[in-house]
Amino acid sequence: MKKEVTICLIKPDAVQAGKAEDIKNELRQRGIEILREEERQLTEEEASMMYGNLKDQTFYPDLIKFMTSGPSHILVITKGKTGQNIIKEFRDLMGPTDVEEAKEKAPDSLRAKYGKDTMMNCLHGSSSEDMAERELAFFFPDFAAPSIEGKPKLQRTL
Ligand code: DAT
Repeated sequence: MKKEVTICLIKPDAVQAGKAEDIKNELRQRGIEILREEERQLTEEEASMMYGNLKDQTFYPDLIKFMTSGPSHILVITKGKTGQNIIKEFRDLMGPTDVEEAKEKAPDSLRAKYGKDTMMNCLHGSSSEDMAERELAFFFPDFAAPSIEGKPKLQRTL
């Protein structure tokens, strides 16, 4: 069985503001493990893969422009032996999309601490198991998810 992993993307606003290491330390302090990481500027294709569901929104062109405006840090993260519901845990840790709402309702969340506004909200986290699989395959096509059991047990033959 595969361990649950998710994609955490530190957006260009936070990288530009020099907050990437602080954010990674916040993850480590909570026992979250960073399995892979890469710093690079997203292409338009990658940004539209992430946000294709929002393409009818008025802010979409600005969102793509922002996401491709400078380097991001793309991380594969997990927790413990099984992944421990990391997709939801990380979404909760990020907090609400709107930074003002995050400050009000989830002051300890990472968006409350490191985000600027609704668009420049410092982090992206995969929204579901399907999206985590898709984003993982897209950003890290050679990534082999670790298994929960570790090494396969020897089969006993009668
Ligand atoms: P989340 O990133 O919390 O999963 P989402 O999927 O609704 O939220 O939106 C994706 C990103 O699009 C979000 O992180 C920032 C941008 N965005 C969403 N709503 C916006 C708005 N009203 N104005 C500007 N940008 C927005």
